Amino acid sequence: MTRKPVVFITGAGGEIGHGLISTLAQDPDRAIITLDLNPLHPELRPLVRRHVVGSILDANLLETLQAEYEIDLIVHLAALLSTRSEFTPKAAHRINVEGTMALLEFAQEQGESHGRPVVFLYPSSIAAYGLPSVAEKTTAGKVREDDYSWPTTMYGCNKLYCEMLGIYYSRHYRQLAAEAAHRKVDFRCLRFPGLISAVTVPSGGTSDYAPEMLHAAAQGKPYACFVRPDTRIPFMAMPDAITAILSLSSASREQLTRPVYNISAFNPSAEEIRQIVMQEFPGAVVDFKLDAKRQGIVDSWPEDVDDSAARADWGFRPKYDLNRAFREYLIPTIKGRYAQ
Ligand code: AKB
Repeated sequence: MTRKPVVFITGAGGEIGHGLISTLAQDPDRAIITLDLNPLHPELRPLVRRHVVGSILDANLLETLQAEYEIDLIVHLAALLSTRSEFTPKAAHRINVEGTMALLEFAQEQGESHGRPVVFLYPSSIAAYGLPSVAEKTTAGKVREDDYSWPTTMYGCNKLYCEMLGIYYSRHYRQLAAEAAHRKVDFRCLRFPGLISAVTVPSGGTSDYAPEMLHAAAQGKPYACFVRPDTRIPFMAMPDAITAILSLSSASREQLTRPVYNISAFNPSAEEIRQIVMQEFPGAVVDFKLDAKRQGIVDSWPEDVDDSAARADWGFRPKYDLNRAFREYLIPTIKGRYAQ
């Protein structure tokens, strides 16, 4: 019996999931099943065939989904982000690493069952990098995928190791077995910069000072930015992140020269972000109150990344630069959100 393949999104209730479901649902031929610890937002629920409230660590739950669905694309968004992971490193390892391992095994079993590779889209992060000093961060400029792989956070270590796990499943899985078992998982990875969404409020990230500042100003709330004004890391507007996920997922295997891709759109300083926010919300109260420990994390992340491989291999082209991101997406959407 051939079943219609579906897309499986874990951590679907989070920031990326919100935009991904809305975009994917525009294609009536793409049935979506979702998993999250929490119920889906009411406006998203009608867009998916089934939403499961549960944990990626629940083996029985994954076994049930294994039996009920034929899955050809997994977008594995479930994760604890960098700041939260520093407060609960053991929980972060369990969710970020053991959870990803469980999903890779799930994908392997799916691929063995229906005979076609399962595209496994894994969101890694600039947290997988570790620049040794602010001086080197400044001179390093656009960092390439294979440079500075020395993360200093549990989240960054988790992300880098899971990249290696995904490549193992894709290329070397049970390589000593009598019969080749690899290539059932088609692992594809995006190293996301800081993401800024107008629709969802960030939770637990160390790059969240940018969206937090904007959402606070839009609500007329004061905001104390926890990094220095000169702090600079790469960012991207959420719609471009969603487009990148769908573009890389649908690229033909032959286009791809590497399993892990940098992507970015703009890299403003915290002060440059504050300037734009103050222009749009003149009465906003935004100042700087350094959190030296969180600053140390952001200082280990690159000022910018080289995304030439993504642009060459599968046509990555962000629609929103800094000004367009704020003027055409973030400000209008956020004003509408808080006007309701
Ligand atoms: C975080 O700040 O932890 C995330 C990230 C940069 O991956 N937004």
